[in-house]
Amino acid sequence: MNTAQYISQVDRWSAHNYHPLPVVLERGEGPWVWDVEGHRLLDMLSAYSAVNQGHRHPRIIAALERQAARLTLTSRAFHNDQMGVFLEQLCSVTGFDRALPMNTGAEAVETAIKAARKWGYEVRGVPAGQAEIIVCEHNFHGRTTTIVGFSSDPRARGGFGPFAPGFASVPYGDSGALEAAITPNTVGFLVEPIQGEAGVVVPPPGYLARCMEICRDHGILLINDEIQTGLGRTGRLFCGDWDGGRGDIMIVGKALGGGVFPVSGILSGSEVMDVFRPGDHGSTFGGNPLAAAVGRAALDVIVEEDLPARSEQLGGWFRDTLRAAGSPFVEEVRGRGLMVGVVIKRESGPARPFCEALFEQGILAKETHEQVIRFSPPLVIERSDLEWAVEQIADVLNNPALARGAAA
Ligand code: IF1
Repeated sequence: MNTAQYISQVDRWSAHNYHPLPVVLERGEGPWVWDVEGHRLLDMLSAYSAVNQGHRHPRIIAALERQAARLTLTSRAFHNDQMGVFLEQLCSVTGFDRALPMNTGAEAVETAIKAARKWGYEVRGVPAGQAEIIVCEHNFHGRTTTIVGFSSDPRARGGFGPFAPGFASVPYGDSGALEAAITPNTVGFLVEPIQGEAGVVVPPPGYLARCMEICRDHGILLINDEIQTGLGRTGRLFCGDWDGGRGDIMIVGKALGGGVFPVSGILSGSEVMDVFRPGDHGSTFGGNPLAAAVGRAALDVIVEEDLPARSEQLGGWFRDTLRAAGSPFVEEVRGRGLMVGVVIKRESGPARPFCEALFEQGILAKETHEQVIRFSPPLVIERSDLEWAVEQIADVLNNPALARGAAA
């Protein structure tokens, strides 16, 4: 089958809930992927940071194969010999007391919401059914009905109500607005340390630190969603480290699965986690031995290959070089580490045609929210590959014919 045939097969048999670039991938290695026509492309999306370690990292695949040959799934009705060692490692790497494993990011966010509410009732004495959580405008935390209920994106919410009560929304980057929104029933503040889907929005310096202080002073939990920003992406192990804190509950996912499959979880102190008792919460696949073995290897690679430092160095160079290359279409280049957003001026049209032109040049990147091209290559990318990428990107951003050709 060719590209068009693969695409029409999916169109025929699936829901039409995405608008992907017209490329069908069949193989990957490190930062590179190959499509069914034999083209080699540089993956500068990395499955939205789930492939920080690169495609099919040998250590992660070896761990997967080793564990697949022993035991893959037990459910939590029985213990397995992999989960404890994984969670001990996760806690020691992150500095938290306790970890609760889940699978997808949205499940982990739901888990954090449940933990914060129950903590609010049992520890803080909030009246039953009254707990409130403060979230940020333009957040992205996943796709469950509760989570989209506090989204400000009409496409994410529209048609999916009624929604769960108990959430209040404040402008992102404004710690004063957070403080003003706190009530006696507030139990937590859920925040992304950089907003990804909103367009790689970096908050003002010190924002997260100030939010942590406010949460501490008011006795509420700071719930830090590091699903996309964590595990090296922004040039620190966790993005909160730029502001000196990881939060009271930290949510991890994406790269914790090493680009292999879903592994997520929440981390917290015991005073929060211990509100969960048998029967309160769970997941068939959460903490399964295959996930645990993959998660350990995924963490090993991030720590031992010092991917946060690579991300900081390469990301700084990448952003500086893109800015220096200039472009009549670009309003701003922003981000931290290798989490980068290139904002296209409104008058230059949407970002999508630029992504299509980049694809023609051998680079996979995805627009977010009309005006932003998002670049988040695997953190294992070689400097020479990134240099090649910058040449292609600078070409597209400086060549009206290429960009307009794509728009046509
Ligand atoms: C899709 C976006 C990125 C996340 C944060 C929780 C989740 C995500 C900060 C939920 C997931 C993914 C979802 C994916 C696209 C991608 C995305 F554009 F939608 F917003 F990365 F920016 N918290 N983000 O970024 O994790 O349940 O998906 O495992 O196609 O919806 P999940």
